[in-house]
Amino acid sequence: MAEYIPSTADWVREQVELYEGSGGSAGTTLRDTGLPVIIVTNRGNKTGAIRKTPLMRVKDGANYVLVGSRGGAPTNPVWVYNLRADGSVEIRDEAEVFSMQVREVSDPAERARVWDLAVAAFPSYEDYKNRTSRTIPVFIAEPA
Ligand code: F42
Repeated sequence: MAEYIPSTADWVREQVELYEGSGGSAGTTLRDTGLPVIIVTNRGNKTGAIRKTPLMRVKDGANYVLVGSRGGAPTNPVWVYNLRADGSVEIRDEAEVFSMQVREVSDPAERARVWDLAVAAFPSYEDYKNRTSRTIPVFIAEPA
């Protein structure tokens, strides 16, 4: 069994510990925004380690939209490369854990549709998009 290596960002590691440690009854929002967060368990594409990545919850029916915003930083969050290498993930949404298959969104019409869902769930995504010349990667997770 691969080992879990926590995020190097303390606030992220702590959120994962609270979220999972409480079985999804605490630590389920982005700080004091009240906006819901999911935990995406993914496989490190270099280490093979288990990685756990909190992301804003963006629902699209039974699917989730995963946005590689990283606050509008000039470079992608590296979990993007994990998902590109292995699309089999688990998504924890509060008390529920789902096995999901992830695919990257490339079709412009689909991207526009799910981007609107993302911004409706978390308006800051639009600010992040305007902060960087990078095209923010967007993935759809569908029930496996
Ligand atoms: N990030 C987003 O991009 N979008 C969101 O909507 C979002 C919401 C959110 C809500 C709550 C919260 O606590 C955090 C949130 N974040 C959101 C932050 C998110 O959880 C990630 O921390 C952030 O996106 C950065 O992702 P990252 O994968 O770049 O993480 C860094 C800090 C990290 O952990 N790096 C590790 C390290 O050791 O430096 C390596 C991690 C890794 O996956 N390594 C791979 C491996 O093989 O193990 C290799 C990856 C490669 O190819 O280099």
